[in-house]
Amino acid sequence: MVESVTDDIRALISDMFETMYAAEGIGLAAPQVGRTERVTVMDVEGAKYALINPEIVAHQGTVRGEEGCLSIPDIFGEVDRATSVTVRAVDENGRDIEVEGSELLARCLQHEIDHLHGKLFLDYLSVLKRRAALAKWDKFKADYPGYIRKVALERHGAHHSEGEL
Ligand code: K1U
Ligand code: ZN
Repeated sequence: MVESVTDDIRALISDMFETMYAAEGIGLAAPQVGRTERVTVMDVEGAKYALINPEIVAHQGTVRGEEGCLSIPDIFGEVDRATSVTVRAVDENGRDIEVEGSELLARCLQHEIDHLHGKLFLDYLSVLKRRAALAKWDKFKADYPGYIRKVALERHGAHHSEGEL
């Protein structure tokens, strides 16, 4: 749990947005960048969210949809998720907020909150499908030495640097 929203947390959020955009994702959770704080960022259809200590407090329905993950690039699987969710969290200013999401936002919220619990979409696949996905990943992961995916970050105009994901 994040006990208080400090400048360090705000800097983490800012870095996470930068990494998420560089990796062309719509969400990112702190464990994906090697941090243990319960923090996630999302940008779904132009709506930006930075959520601290998010918890799903209500959910409705079930819908199957394809998912990928920035931490296991090029691997996809069909996952059943709640159609809509209500999430309670704390924002960057330390205020309690509630986010209601359906469709892609609901899927993204569930995927990111799962990351904060150490869970990946692979965990929802059948044994056969998970084995197939992991076999595929076995071939791809040579492209990511040390399981680290580097993305190009653009800072201060012309200056380029690398982020690790
Ligand atoms: O946490 C992550 O790995 C990011 C991941 C989150 C995600 C959200 C919803 C469905 C699946 C996965 C992604 O950003 S996947 C890549 C993506 O940009 C995307 C996914 C679905 C629709 C549109 C874009
Ligand atoms: Zn993911």
